[in-house]
Amino acid sequence: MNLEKYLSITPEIAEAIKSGKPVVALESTILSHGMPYPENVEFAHKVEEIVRGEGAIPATTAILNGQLKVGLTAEELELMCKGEGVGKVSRRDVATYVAAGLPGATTVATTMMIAAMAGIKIFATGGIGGVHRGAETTMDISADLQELANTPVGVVCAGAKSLLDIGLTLEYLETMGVPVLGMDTNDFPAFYCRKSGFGVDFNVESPELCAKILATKWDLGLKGGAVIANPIPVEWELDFDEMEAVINKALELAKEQGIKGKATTPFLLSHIKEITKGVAFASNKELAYNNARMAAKIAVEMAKL
Ligand code: PSU
Ligand code: MN
Repeated sequence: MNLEKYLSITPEIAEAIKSGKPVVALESTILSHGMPYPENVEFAHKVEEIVRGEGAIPATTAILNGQLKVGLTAEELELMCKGEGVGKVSRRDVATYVAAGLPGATTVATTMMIAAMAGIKIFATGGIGGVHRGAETTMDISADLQELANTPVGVVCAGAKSLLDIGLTLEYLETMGVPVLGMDTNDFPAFYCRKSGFGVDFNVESPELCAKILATKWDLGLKGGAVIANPIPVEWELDFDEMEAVINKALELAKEQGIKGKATTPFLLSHIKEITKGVAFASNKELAYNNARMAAKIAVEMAKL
């Protein structure tokens, strides 16, 4: 292995990791493939500020110039937000993008992978990928789930969008031994909605207990990460049935147009955005801010252990 050749961590983040200070990883697919430019630039900066406001250091990841980047400059964030020619990089694409020197946005799977390489234990995102509806014939299961099974990073998210089969996603996580922890909730959230109709494995109630569970998992030598499900704040929650109709419409369009593979999730996200004319986008940003805040609190607790 020759990781040093490819892993590029900013001095601030490198120092924080070395001295055991709280650090929170952030992904870039949410920027390049999940949100419109230039609104995503403001989002990218604000989410980092929120992490700092809680006393942790933000580490947005990306693949640029043949390097796995941990921490981006304002120019690099701008490039990811513009998204021109920026690919969506999951685990299978990593070596290709690095070797070819192509710009790549990191998914949940890739961000977890790079975070673990750097020694970062907590990561905040919007929603995780999962088992797609109809996966029994398409076999479309996000690589995010395998990464959660294997890579030791706690992922703070607002659950998963119901464009996925949430029940099957939770079954898969159970089989793979991934804890699904509710952050002060018994319900597994469905991104825009605080409830999905499914439960979590355990309601952790506090960032402190969450940090303790993660530390214990890794002390015990158990591999893999955890899903830390943090529901959208009540004031930003959207109506479940209305969102269900929107998602069904987007799924229909994808079917009509024969969308497959890695294009599926970005296609669905962009159509949800179009159909809801920005209402969902405001909620999307707020839930991500809420996750960044919670991830930073958990990272601060982890640093005390
Ligand atoms: N779900 C969302 N928003 C997102 C994504 C998923 O609600 O931005 C992104 C994340 O980066 C996630 C990726 O890791 O899509 C999953 O893609 P796929 O389903 O192709 O694995
Ligand atoms: Mn997929």
